[in-house]
Amino acid sequence: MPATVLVGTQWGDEGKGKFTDLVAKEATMVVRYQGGHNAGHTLVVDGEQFALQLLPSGILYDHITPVIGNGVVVDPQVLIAEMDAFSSRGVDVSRLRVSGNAHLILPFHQEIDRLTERRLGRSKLGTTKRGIGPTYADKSSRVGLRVQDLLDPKIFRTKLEVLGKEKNQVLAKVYNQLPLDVDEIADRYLDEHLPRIRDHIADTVGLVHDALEGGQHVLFEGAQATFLDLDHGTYPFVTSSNPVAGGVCTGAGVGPRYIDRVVGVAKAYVTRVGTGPFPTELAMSYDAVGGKDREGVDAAEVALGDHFVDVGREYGVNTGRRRRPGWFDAVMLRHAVRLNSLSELAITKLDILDALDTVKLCVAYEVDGQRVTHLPYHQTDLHRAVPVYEEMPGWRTDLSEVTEPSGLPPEAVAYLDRLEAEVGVPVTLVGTGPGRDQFVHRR
Ligand code: 2SA
Ligand code: GDP
Ligand code: MG
Repeated sequence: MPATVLVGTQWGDEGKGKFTDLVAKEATMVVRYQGGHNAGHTLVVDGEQFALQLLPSGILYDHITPVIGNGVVVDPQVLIAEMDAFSSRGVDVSRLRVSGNAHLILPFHQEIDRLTERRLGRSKLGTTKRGIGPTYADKSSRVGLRVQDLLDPKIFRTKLEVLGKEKNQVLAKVYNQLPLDVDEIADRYLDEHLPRIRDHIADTVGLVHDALEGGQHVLFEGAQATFLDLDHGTYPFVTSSNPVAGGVCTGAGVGPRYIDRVVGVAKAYVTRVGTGPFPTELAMSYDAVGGKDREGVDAAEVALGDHFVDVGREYGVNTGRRRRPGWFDAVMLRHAVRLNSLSELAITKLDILDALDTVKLCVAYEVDGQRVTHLPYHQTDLHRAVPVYEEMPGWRTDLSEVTEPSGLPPEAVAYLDRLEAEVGVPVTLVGTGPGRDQFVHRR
């Protein structure tokens, strides 16, 4: 039986939640393997919207065991609030399992994330300020606290005291801030949070392997995306985990031989939230973090940038930040195919191009007058890269009701065929609206 990975291929918010939900129908387990509540996945079920942060997207199905793997960083307060919010909407969250090896986000981490961004000023990364980076940093430094530490209060308090001392010194000396109360934090985590999550803590590696060895279909759900990957993304404008498909191996404890299907999710255009290079970025009439200066920019480009944001509703699920828009970039996608060994591609939000007279596809970059078709190895070149576009006729047809390949207008088919040829993997699924049933199974 297959193990499938579903991974974002751009800078996040491709619509992974929707297609995870779709693939989850055939699975019995959905596993998050990295990230934390910096993720925001939106599902629209029968017109009702669900926004997920830490909970795996499979949570809405009764037949799924949702798992938070060891590679995830967990803020228990957020987890409990999310579980309560879903319970109050009639979703059964009792099956949720959380790895004892997952690292805990502590109040220090969030505070340091926020203060670091403030200190960096104009050079800030544009993080979600959830404490993700500082928690992974402590994990790597081997001073972090894990979910399983909660089960041994003595150890938890001892470790927290050591870490707290160091963090309070950083807060005082680097940021001129008052210390956080370590005892109060320990009491909160042990007395308030632990009783709420104790029954969910599990040996998730064992659970995943029992499922795989039992012939069940396990789906590994990526958060953020390929170009936000700590190793392969546009460093330092990245998150602190490994969203690429290989991250499943360490983040869930599964060897590569189990994974036989890797679905990449890409939007029919691109968005990015936060700072960092973005070759196909379009100007907007809004001021976005790291956005292009709109002075002297063609009005048609600004109108297009605004179109993607307004019609595509491109705002952060958690932070509400406006996302930066741009044309589809096949150069990036070709690299994402390699990094993740993608077997197929799901294209979302094709409907957002419905009203356009022409649609564009970036097929190469020009760097210092040279045409390049692979992602430049040196990031300075990525900053300077000028996109080479192919322009194609738009379809000017409402796709929101289209659910069969035969219902796609010829211009939309031509666009998808061209995209597929550029990227080199089949486009199997196409999103035509936010709803659970608004998609076309193309191949
Ligand atoms: P962090 O907080 O340390 O992970 O931030 C580092 C970079 O990673 C980006 N990042 C994201 N980009 C897109 N979507 C994300 N999730 C939320 C969503 C974001 C939101 O689905 O909308 O609500 O704003 C996400 N999470 C992290 C981040 O922008 C930094 O560039
Ligand atoms: P994720 O982080 O990759 O799961 O994506 P987000 O949930 O952050 O952002 C994707 C947004 O696009 C959500 O609001 C989805 O409801 C919406 N969406 C997903 N697929 C489609 C689609 O095919 N068409 C339209 N119009 N919206 C979509
Ligand atoms: Mg998102």
